Amino acid sequence: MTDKQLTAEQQVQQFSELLEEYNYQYYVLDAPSVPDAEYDRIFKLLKQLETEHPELLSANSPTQKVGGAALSKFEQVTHQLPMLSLDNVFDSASLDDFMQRVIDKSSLAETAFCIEPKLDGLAASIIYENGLLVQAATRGDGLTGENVTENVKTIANLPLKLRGDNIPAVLEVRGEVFMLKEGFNKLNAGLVAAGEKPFVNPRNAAAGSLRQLDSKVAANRPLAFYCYAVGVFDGDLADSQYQRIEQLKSWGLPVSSEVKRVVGEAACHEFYDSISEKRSSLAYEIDGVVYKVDDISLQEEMGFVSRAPRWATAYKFPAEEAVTTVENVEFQVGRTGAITPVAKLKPVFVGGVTVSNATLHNKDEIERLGILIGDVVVVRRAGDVIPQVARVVVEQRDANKTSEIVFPETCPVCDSKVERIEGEAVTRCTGGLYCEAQRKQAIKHFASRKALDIDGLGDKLVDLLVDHNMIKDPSQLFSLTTQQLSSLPRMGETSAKKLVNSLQVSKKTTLARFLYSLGIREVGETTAANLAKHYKKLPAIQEASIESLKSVSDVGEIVAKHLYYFFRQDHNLEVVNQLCDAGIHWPVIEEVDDSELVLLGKTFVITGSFDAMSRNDIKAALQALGAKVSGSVSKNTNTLVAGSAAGSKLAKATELGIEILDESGVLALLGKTE
Ligand code: I6G
Repeated sequence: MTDKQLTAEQQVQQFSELLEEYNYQYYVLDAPSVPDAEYDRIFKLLKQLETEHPELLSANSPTQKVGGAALSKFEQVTHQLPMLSLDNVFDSASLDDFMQRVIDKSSLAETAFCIEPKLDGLAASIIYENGLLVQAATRGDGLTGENVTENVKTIANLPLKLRGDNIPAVLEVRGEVFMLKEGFNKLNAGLVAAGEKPFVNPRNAAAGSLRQLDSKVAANRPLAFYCYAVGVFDGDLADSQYQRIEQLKSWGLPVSSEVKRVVGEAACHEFYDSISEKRSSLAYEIDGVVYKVDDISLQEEMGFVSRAPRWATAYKFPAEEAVTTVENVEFQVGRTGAITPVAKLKPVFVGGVTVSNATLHNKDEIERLGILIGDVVVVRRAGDVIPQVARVVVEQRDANKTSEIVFPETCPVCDSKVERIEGEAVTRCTGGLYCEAQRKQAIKHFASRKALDIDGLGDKLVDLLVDHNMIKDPSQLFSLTTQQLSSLPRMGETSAKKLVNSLQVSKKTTLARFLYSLGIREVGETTAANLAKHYKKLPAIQEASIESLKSVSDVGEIVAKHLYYFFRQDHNLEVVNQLCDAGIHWPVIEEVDDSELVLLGKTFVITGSFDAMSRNDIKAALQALGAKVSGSVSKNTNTLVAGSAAGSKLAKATELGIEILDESGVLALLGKTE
């Protein structure tokens, strides 16, 4: 190495560190220490050096926020921990109920909450390994998202490299990608000036930008990111949600400056009121306030219900409303035969989008609203929820222009009898798979991403296949030929071949997906997964009694009955058999001998570093023996596995008198010693 190169290398390092520090002061501390011109000067110097000495250019250099080569599609990423959703409350009494549930669980009236404004963007997971940004993914369906690393790397306020001490070896941060209001307005002005269509709102603009295949386009979009949680991590983190957010900030990660830790119900309400007042002056759009239990051990104790944590809730701001006219009412038939009245509205702009349909839910709702065709109504839209008719403006009713809504006596699609079971609000078509609407919905559900995931079989194609009488149930999909498919309008031979191939590929699935694909009422992905895990074999589920089904996690009386009666109907059994005969198969789920689960019912916490095995491997090995592995020490912890440099967790475990195992102890427990 020559002297000159050494100097250049030192300079690259010096300039990079300076820019990283300036970025941190500007984006994280919100306290810039140098004028923009000085930042630009150093940036230019670094860029020049990197051009002259390409061997000194690192992928994490502050100059590398410009995007790279365009992709042809996004790869799928499986989240190591599912990205859950949040429960919502819409009034202060429901927030009180949430807080009371927390207080009941903690037995502490003075329970602390970590609270923050809820940004109106889209959730993303970003993984740092040894302090470097290595992967970013969208939330997707919570289990699998899209790999948007190249785009996320261009987000100005997000570091490519973390700073500070005690950074976990692996750190997944979760948060919201959003667009500042100012950046959104400028972007739209530019699009309009260029004769292009502007975005409807900052959220859509952020989503559209994050999903650009060309990261150079994304780099020119004013995206920003705020962290709100930690996903997987390998290292020590604080035992408080608020302190974790502070830790993220200390490592250079951007977090909202509005995050607070408060104690007591009154303070929680005050925060909501003050954020509501501030809302219009904030630089970004928000749609509510998120409340989280601050104590991580209490979070772990409270756990999850279905796909949302019990220890957090979002108190959403009141929905936005607008006035319009009901031009007609149509009746849609869903997958399970439910007939839903839908108000066709004179298009109106509300909550950031143009709305022309609103659900009227069912007959009772029509009566409750007292709504007529031709009425002037108030339409409400809250977040992403389907627009609703909030009320009729009766004072503006014109008797000459209104008419009664007549609920159909037979199915509007197949003319079968409709029935309404006592105690249920829903009216259903009794046609089953004879009803074209139900048939189409059932096949669409069967082919959908979380079910058999049949690539190339979209909703329009299913409509065509049913309209052309080519299929009547999902099992018939598998005997379609390339020739038959290419006879359909707008279907070339290449697409037909591709579809036949993806039908073939989709036959290899899992028992959970297969169960979900059958579209049994109330059986979502989680329930299907629990059933598969519990029974392991399809015949065992088909033959299970209602009582037995009720013993499965997530399955109550109603779901058990839906399952039981589904498998007692000949036409359903026939479809299931035909699907299996068509070659749908899944791997055998291994029987686990309970006597091998020697750590069942025991909770472990792992801290510090280890020589012989990584923390993740120790965790997996303990879990394989039935143990639960938690992230923080509490009175429910049975054993702390402490490697070298164990910190606060070791102190807390000692204080609580919890069993402590060192590296050799845990290796012996796992049978890994010679
Ligand atoms: O703090 C949060 C803000 C927004 C969240 C969150 C969120 O969803 C849009 N979602 C989860 C699951 C959690 N915190 C834990």
